[in-house]
Amino acid sequence: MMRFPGKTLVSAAALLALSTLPSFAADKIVLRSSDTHAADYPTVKAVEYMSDLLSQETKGRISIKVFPAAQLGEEKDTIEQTQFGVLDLNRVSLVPLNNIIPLTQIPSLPFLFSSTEHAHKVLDGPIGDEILASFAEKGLIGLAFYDSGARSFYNAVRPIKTVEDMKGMKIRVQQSDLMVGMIKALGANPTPMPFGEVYGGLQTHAIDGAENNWPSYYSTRHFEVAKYYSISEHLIVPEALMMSKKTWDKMSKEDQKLIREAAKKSVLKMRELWQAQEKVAYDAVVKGGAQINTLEKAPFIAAMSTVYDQYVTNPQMKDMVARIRATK
Ligand code: GTR
Repeated sequence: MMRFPGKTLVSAAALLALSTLPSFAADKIVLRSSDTHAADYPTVKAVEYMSDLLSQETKGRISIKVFPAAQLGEEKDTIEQTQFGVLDLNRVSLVPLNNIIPLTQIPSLPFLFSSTEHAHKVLDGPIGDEILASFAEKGLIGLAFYDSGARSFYNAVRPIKTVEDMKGMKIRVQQSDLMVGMIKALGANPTPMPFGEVYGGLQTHAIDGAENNWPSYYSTRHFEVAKYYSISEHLIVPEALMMSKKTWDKMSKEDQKLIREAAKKSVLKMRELWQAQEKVAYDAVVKGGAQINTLEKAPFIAAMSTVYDQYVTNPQMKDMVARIRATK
């Protein structure tokens, strides 16, 4: 997969996007959306499905153009672009929003959700809405959560079976203080790094490992350079689909409603695509030589629990964690 981590290229692409800002005066609105994943990844397909729905509803008046493969930059940069209104829509993991929007840290806590079903129950309900609503303070409109399976550790050195096996390992994390804390809690060395740099980092041994779900482990071909995948499933953290508040405020109430509805409908499409892709990815990495092991989770749960004290800092957050645990 081609990526463009270089700053110059990224800003050139962003400038290009700027020069083609959607014209709200004209009768057609083409919203620009970013995704770090390649064109065939479920998240990209789901936003394209949303575009089809919008286009059908409005007889072609509103649609979305997705720029995949980090063409417009890595997640941290595109989040800023979305806040500034350079980008209209953005699909990112919830994790790179952690340092900007405090409530996004809650679903990013290790071992909080017991299963995908548990996560769906919480995120489809009032707690999910509360988290999405909190995006608005930061110039973003939270539209929906997408599935992202469970993240587990993988590395190029050895299978991880115990917490001790993590000691001293350099593990890449997404750009979030919470993730840094999580890896430190295991006695490993966290290295925050953009997604597109991980393959090179593993190849050159700048890092020993990373953590992600099956489809990302596969699509990035990280399994080629970090073959030990240890099923820790420490994070069931969703993806977020959001809109720039600047774009949102320019739209009519009716169009805003159409956008919200199409986004919600795309969630179901995403779930279908995701389930299929998890299986495809798993089979492909096994075939590609990944060495997979399961581990006993209890010691990891215990070691990582310290991040709750460190990052769940105010009464609203504490209350939300309690409500999530009480959701059955
Ligand atoms: C993937 C996620 C991406 C990106 C990536 C990462 O699972 O879908 O949006 O956040 O992880 O680790 O950077």
